[in-house]
Amino acid sequence: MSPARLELPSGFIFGAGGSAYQMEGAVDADGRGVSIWDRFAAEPGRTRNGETGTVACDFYHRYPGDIGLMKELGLGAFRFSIAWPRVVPSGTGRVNRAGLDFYDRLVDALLAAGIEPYPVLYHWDLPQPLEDAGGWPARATVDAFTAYVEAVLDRLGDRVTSWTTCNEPRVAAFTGYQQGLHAPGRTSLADAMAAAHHLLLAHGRAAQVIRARSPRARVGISLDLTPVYPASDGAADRAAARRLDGLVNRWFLDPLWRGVYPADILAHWRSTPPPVVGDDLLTISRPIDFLGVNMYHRHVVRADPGGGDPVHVPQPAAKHTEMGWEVFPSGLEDLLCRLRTDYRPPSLIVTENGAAYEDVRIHDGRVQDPERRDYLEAHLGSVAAAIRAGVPVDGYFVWALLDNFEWAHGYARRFGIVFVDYPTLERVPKASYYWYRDVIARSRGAASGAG
Ligand code: IFM
Repeated sequence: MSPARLELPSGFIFGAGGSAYQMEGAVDADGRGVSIWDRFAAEPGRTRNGETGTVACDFYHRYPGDIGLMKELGLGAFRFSIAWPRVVPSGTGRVNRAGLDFYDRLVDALLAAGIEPYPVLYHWDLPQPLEDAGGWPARATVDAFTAYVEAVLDRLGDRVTSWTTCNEPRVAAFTGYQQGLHAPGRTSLADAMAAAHHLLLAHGRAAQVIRARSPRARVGISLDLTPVYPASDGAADRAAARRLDGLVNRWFLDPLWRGVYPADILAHWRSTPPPVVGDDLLTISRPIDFLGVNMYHRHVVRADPGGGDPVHVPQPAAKHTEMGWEVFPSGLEDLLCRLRTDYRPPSLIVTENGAAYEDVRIHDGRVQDPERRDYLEAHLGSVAAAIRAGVPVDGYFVWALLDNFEWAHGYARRFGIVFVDYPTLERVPKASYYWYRDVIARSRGAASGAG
């Protein structure tokens, strides 16, 4: 498919992103407090080779050069997260002006470059003192988050016009509190259920703060949504797919858009219900302006004859990324169309999509990454198809601008369209970066009648 055929509407937002702990480094700079990821990554065996985000891409100091790369790319928007421990180092109480100064400079530099800032208020770096006091399973963490959001809005609310409250609450809750593979490394379903509910409530409270302090700003949340397909047309496999869809997708979509948890999954998890109090679900389901969709792959499942959990069916003939995730671009179109049909959000934005491959620099220093380019092109094509089908998709953010710290995988998974040479921190735009630059330029040219 040639870039010209992507045919995205004028005004479509071409973005890229990253998150605080994954790219900033500078963990001791300017009064930043300790987060659960600092603590977790420092524990033996938690991450590949004990790698941590202590230096990461050093975006904290190198952001001016990185904004230069964004400008050259023609990027319309940059998605980054704000580190709560930089702003409120102890989780509650004193606000750290120097921490906010960094985001103030970053927002101004993006705006000066003509790039819209898309900050995310929570991308998994809970201040450690709050984890020590109970973490996300404790309701008080929601109050602490609300106070942190007020401090951020008071500082940046005059310039930021698009806010994402929370990134992937499912991963934060279940990978962090049930599977123990992410910080804080707990392994309790009850904790994960409480954490998930409180993250949704934190979203609702943050949205209220944003509405009150910055009434013209757009508010959304980013969910990791994975389309689920049955391995066959049989009733049992279709029921298994419905079950997994409930566990990973509807558990978050239904409270946000319908104000209820899905009844079939509530029944499944009846011994560990979410700790709903009073009008929590009203707070969670207040209207928002966009739903952020983070999509990377799909699930194919069949029923377990013994009545257990849905069984994943591998697709050995398909292509897979270095994460082991199947490349299934039409799943993005299916997902976007399904979201429109089932939930009718006013706007959808693909806030994350991308692929990890084992990139190497060739003899002349360039990085050729044809698989990533193909992946991005096919998924962007899927977005264009969904738009043609009438789905209101307003933007697409590549994950990620820079190679960065991929959580428990450390630096072994490269998602960037810009290669980071970790020993020197040199940035090398990959072939996919130049491809994306051309897509953006052609789209703009077409919109202005030049293409
Ligand atoms: O790197 C992560 C990101 O932090 C959240 N979404 C998925 C990405 C790739 O695993």
